[in-house]
Amino acid sequence: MAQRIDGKVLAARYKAEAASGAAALQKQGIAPRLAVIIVGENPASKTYVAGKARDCAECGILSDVIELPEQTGEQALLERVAALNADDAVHGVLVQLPLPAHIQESHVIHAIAPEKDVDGFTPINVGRMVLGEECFLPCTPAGCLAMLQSTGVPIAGKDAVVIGRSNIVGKPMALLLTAQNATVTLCHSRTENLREKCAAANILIAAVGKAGFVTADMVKPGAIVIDVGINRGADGRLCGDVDFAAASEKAAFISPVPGGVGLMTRAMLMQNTVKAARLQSGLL
Ligand code: L34
Repeated sequence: MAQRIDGKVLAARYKAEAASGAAALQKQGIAPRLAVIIVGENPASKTYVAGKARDCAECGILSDVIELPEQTGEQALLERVAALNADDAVHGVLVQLPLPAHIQESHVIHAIAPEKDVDGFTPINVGRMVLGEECFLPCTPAGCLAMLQSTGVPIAGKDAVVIGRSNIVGKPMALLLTAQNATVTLCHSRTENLREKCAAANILIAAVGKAGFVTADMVKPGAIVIDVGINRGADGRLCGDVDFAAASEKAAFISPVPGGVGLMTRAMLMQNTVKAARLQSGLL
């Protein structure tokens, strides 16, 4: 029976660290502050953004949630981002994705000042990460890595399989695991023999976006399984990409949904925001 990697407990630890960093900054007269822009009425996005604001309050980080209507134009959104870039009181700028179809996400992401890019999504940050330079790590992959490290199992030398090649999760996850000296296979919708590849993995990261995609036969006995999926059933219930009950019979460690990666994503955002405030105050 697998040991559950408790995202709630682990996130609390990372948030406590962010909170003490924020308190240290406040002593020096700096109030760490995050601005989150959300466009439109996507209920899932609203839930995630509310969670981020709650975490900020918990950590002693100021937060502004800027809610813009669905029909907001790309130009107007770019202007809001530029204003936040120019505001010295704001240390982190985050535009919640997805954006409405009439706005090109890359245009908006590219407009965020790299030193305020607490998501780690801008080309400058991504480039720095690829090169192994100091940067803001994207929150979801950084959270997954922290979960892996929490098991105490060494990552170096292990075979890791990442399913999903998105810019937000799969691609950066593969880079982070490579930097930890894992041997990484980055799988996707066109991968041949996916089941066999997964079943050979010591570390399996599922970022597909399909409930029940990872079945027990795809899990190597003793593997570590991290479930990045956040799928909503017709009943509105949240579940991941992994058949949790069946995979738990084979894995050594497994992360749940809810209560897993989502909470770690938010905790890493708190850490990045404190780091941004430190950097902008010339303290790092
Ligand atoms: N710009 N857009 C930007 N940055 C991000 O880092 C995100 N992401 C993803 C979607 N768009 C983004 C998030 O914030 C996914 N995501 C996210 C954040 C938090 C949670 C899930 C996804 C989360 O809090 N999950 C809780 C339950 C939430 C619920 O009840 O619906 C959990 O326990 O998994």
